[in-house]
Amino acid sequence: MPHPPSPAALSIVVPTYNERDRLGDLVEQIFAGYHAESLDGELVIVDDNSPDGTGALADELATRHRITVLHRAGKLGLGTAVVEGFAVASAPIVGVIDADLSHPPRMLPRMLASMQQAQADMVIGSRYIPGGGTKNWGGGRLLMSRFACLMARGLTPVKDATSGFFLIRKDLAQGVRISAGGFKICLELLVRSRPSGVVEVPYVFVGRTAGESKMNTREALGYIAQLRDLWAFKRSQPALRQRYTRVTVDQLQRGTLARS
Ligand SMILES: Nc1nc2c(ncn2[C@@H]2O[C@H](COP(=O)(O)OP(=O)(O)OP(=O)(O)O)[C@@H](O)[C@H]2O)c(=O)[nH]1
Ligand SMILES: [Mg+2]
Repeated sequence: MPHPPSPAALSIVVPTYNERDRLGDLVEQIFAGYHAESLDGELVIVDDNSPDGTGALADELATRHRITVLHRAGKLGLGTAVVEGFAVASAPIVGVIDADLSHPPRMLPRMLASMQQAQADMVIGSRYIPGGGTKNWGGGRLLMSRFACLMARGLTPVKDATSGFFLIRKDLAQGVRISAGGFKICLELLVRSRPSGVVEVPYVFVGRTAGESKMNTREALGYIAQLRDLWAFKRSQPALRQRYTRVTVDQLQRGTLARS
């Protein structure tokens, strides 16, 4: 694949496993958003040899857009897919979005602008601040997600610390060794990369199924172990003075924000 000469301004990683039906739409929406804002953005698609042929579709999309495709041998998990995607990203700011259109692709340029205006190191798309929400989720799933975020209180001021939709400075993300499984990678980065400023922006998560939580006992125990390790890490570090900025829907749409 020919390499573009200059680094991109934003690199978004899309981890995929059996996303053939949605990936084309996602890619078109992301690049439409980039073009509308004259943003020189790229995508990194990390496919784990999806049985439905997502990898071949990604290769085809890469002939038309600024996309790098990583093919891995089998389903190796979301956390490592994100880390490998960050490693090949060319931009100084990297991010993650789900392939199934649960996260609004057109919001990416505004997230970047919010991060830049606040001079922050990280911006998190949030379901749990005013203006954010979830659609198509059963009560059990919402409860589990909210509880997981509640358990992260004290580690970070971010209300949706388990978000799968965020941007971060690439150098900070790469300086961090993500712990086993990297179960909740956003939380891992919020704590271990010690961002001096974080921004939280609201969005509505659209679930693809009305299903219950996929959190099983193994994942729940993994999350508890992750929280324990992160508390130990936090205690071992000097206190961090961190700026936290919460953006309203109105500020996001107008492209302005006030510090809080
Ligand atoms: N490369 C890779 N991608 C994965 C893996 N597991 C999940 N993904 C992708 O990660 C993103 C989030 O996974 P989802 O399955 O949508 O997780 P979810 O949103 O919690 O659950 P759903 O309700 O099923 O949508 C999607 O883009 C998936 O295709 C994996 O093992 N490897
Ligand atoms: Mg999903």
